[in-house]
Amino acid sequence: MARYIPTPVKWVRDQIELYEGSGGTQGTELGGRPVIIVTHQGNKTGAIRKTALMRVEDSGSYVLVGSMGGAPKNPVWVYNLRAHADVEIRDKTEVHRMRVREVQDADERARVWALAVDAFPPYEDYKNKTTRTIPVFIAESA
Ligand code: F42
Repeated sequence: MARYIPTPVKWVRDQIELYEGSGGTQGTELGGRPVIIVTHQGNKTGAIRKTALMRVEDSGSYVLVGSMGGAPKNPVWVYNLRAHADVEIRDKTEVHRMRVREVQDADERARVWALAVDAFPPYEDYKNKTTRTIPVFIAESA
């Protein structure tokens, strides 16, 4: 089995450890809003990677937003998901096996972006902060 390599970013690593270590009963929010943990595979190392993201629900699916605070570059996990679509999503105490697809269609993007901003309003500020198009994925039941 592939080994797990935790993220080098301490505050995110701490949140993931608390979230997973508590079985999804602690560390499940950021700024009072719910967070999910996405377990995926590194596209270069093949290692298991874990990323905390805001919880944006879309009728049983999840919308994953590669905002990274409006930074100029995409977060690295975006390249992992483009290479390996099979993920596991922990939403508090529930764990789901899912497949992701990147949203390409403009109408679908507008629809799920509205859901994302509703769930986490700072996404709109992050969009305005960067010239890149923020990657958006939908994770659906595998
Ligand atoms: N980030 C978001 O983009 N959107 C969110 O909604 C969001 C919410 C959120 C909530 C709570 C929280 O604690 C963090 C939150 N974050 C959110 C931050 C998010 O968890 C990530 O930290 C952030 O998006 C940056 O992702 P990243 O994948 O760029 O992470 C970097 C710091 C990282 O872990 N880098 C690793 C490293 O070792 O430098 C590399 C990890 C990796 O996947 N490597 C690949 C491999 O093969 O293993 C190679 C990938 C390649 O192509 O180079």
